[in-house]
Amino acid sequence: MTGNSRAIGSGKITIIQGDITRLHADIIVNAANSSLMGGGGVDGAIHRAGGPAILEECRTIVRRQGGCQTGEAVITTAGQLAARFVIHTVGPVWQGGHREEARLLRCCYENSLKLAEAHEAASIAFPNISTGVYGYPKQEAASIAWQSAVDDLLRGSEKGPKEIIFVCFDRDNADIYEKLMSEQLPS
Ligand code: AR6
Repeated sequence: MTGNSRAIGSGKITIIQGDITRLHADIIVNAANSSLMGGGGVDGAIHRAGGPAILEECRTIVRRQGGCQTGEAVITTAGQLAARFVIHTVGPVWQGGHREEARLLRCCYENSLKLAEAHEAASIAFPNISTGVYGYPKQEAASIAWQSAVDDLLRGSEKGPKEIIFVCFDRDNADIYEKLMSEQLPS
């Protein structure tokens, strides 16, 4: 899969259209639910492609801490995927915009980036969290995702990821991210 990249701060942002389970990155992020027991959409695809080892580790996390709250993130093996780890984060369900959805979505990106830094990952790939079943408006969600990546790379931490990849599955999200890139980081 080829993507479109732009340098920023200490690294780069890449946009790719396709299936995140086929991506080669140190870390792949999953848009999970708080049970961590799998589901549909990208969650289902990651568990199917990664195999049972991922669910096994999710079960251990659930026993230890009882799932994962909205906005939080946990890390597991990537099983058979071509990644070192999967980070599972739980996006907010869109409820009209007055239930702290924006803050919680930003937390998903920030907490995932913090975990990636703690594991010294060079690259991390995000799906468009909350924009499927959870109904978050795509344009608003993309602005939050984009700004979180820009802020992280401008902060330029030594051990943080150098490449942040946005994997867009549907055409609408791909168009939105391409437009953001050409407007915010013209080549
Ligand atoms: N690769 C990349 N992106 C994908 C893929 C894929 N293989 N498949 C879907 N997407 P969703 P949410 C995109 O619904 O809205 C699950 O059941 C999709 O086009 O997967 O955060 C969980 O268990 C969309 O843009 O996640 C939760 O219960 C984006 O991934 C719930 O859905 C997110 O869509 C979470 O809902």
